[in-house]
Amino acid sequence: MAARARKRAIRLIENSNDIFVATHIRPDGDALGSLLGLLLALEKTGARVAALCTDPVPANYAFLPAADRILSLPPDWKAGLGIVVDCDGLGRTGALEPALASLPALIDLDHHDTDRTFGQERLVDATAGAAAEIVHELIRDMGTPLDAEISTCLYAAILTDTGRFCYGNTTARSLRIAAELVASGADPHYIARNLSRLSAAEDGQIVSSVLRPEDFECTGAAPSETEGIIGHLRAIGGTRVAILFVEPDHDAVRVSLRSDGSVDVGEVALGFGGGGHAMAAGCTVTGSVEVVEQSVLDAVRLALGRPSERDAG
Ligand SMILES: [Mn+2]
Repeated sequence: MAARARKRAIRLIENSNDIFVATHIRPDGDALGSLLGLLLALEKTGARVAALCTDPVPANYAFLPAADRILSLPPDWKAGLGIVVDCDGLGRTGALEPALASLPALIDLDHHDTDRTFGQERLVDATAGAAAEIVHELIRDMGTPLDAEISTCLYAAILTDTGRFCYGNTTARSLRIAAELVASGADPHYIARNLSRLSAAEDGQIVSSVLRPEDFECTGAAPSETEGIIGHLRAIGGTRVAILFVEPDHDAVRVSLRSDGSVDVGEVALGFGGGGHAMAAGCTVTGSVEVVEQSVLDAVRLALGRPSERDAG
């Protein structure tokens, strides 16, 4: 079944000289790795390809080959085919939806367990640990040889969606594909190092990291065992404010803040209903970690410009 759908999808690809590949808003590693792996592989066949994503590439994925070529809006040329990756529903492409919906043909390439499929051809497989596993099988059947760049994109995608081969969606197939990608030039150490959870903002003055529910499931650690982590973030040279976002379940985010004394993080925490001192503070905020992260970072950015009025400690 899947092989036949792939054959039909490949026929669509072979008949299209101009192709859009697109992925979802707030892209993650699988979205970006699948998108870029496909972009590079399709270009090898001689097609003109644009990679589209409404939202910018998060800094920790900027190392992915061709990440700087992703467009937030469709280019000024017309495509005959669109391939939408890692999206459970075309609406997940955000502002790109109308442009994609108006293309002559669409391929839905996804691994979400959903009935919101779309397009002429569906390469949807809920048993795949990452959309990139389906991309890999498509490229293989197209007869396009993998290179180090394509392999890096797909390996990074599988690594992030399987929680570094740790989550329950990791299968023998995930590992087999990963092994092939390493054999084709993906460097596991380089990719893992680049995919660290650490993010820096304001030239490294703000350093933050996130712990998600899957991390606790995967490691068996309790959210109460994360106390020491913020100190390591704070110890990174040049850091004025360290922030750790802990999402013990999907309802609320625990935010820990530490400062070098030049910024009053107690004031920041107070603004979110929490409290503490100028140098150590915390708060619990309801909402998704992406939204909470953004609003806390905004508040810290504002605080960076204000001198700390309270005594440190
Ligand atoms: Mn995915």
